[in-house]
Amino acid sequence: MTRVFSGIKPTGPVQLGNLLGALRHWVSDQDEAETIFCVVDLHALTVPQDPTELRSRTLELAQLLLAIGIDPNRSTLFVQSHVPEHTELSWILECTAAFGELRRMTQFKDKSTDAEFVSAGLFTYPALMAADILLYDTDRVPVGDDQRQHLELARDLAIRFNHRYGDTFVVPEPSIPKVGARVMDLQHPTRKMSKSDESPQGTILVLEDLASVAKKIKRAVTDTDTEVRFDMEAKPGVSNLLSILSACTGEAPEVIATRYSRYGDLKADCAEAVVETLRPIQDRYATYTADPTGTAAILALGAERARATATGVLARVRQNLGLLPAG
Ligand code: AQP
Repeated sequence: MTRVFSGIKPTGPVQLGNLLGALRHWVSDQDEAETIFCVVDLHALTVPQDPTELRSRTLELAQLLLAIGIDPNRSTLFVQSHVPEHTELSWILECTAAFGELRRMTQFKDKSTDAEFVSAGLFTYPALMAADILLYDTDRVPVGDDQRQHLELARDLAIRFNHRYGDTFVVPEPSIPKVGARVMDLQHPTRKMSKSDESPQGTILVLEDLASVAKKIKRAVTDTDTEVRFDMEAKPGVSNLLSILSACTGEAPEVIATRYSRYGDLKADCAEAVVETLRPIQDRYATYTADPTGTAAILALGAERARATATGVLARVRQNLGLLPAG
């Protein structure tokens, strides 16, 4: 059976892009693959975090994943720092990656430009992400478009390691959706929506008040033209709304565009589709937050299951690398 792995950082409240670009596909992947999902809390440390907030965000993110439809009976759901094999493999992959290839990562450039403090971890983060994936003999990784370059690096590292030390890692394939892979900020439609960006009017949160969601979509930046057409280059604001509506309804954005002659009607339908996508998630979320002990038990079992696989893969890595066995 195909094995699917993916993760999400507890760096802020989950936004619509996370949902449409990745999390919804995690849910549907459960029907056809062996699925492993992780709250990657160590990745959050690449930028400064408040300890109390990090702890509660990690738990709440796990609860949101359950509310979205991750089923602990079908998926392994765990917290990255509960499985220490991730950091050991990360070091080994940092030693497999070239400095120059990490320096080419565009996300590092974006996040380090103008930052007050740039951690070394922000630079080496793609090696940790590669470790997360390779530790589970992963075949397929469902992610949004912004992770494409990191996925390519994970593949390159697996191939390089296998070439140097013999067959060790499964080389993973990215799985990037046709629509919703890059949901853009509603106020700045040429930059992607992000959970840690300061753009409250441009970002839709999955747990946001639904009236506020509708209001933000109705106030989304479009253009001075009036034609509803899907063209990301020439009409980024309108195309973003078409993409969001498309991701919610399953209909191609180009086809949706033919039905509208006014931006206001497109915005109204887009708002309604998003609200109806979020409503059942918000309803279910309340039931999980009411039971933090139950969530902790799910995560403990998930970590135990994840570790059973991770230790086996890491033993293979250590053996092939020539590390002396202990004892
Ligand atoms: N705007 C987006 N459109 C589509 N997919 C997106 N993803 C993120 N933003 C969009 C996908 O969501 C998954 C989880 O993301 P992550 O938490 O691992 O980190 P990220 O990609 O850096 O997401 P954010 O929201 O932008 O977080 P911050 O602000 O902390 O950096 C990934 O599969 C990602 O592709």
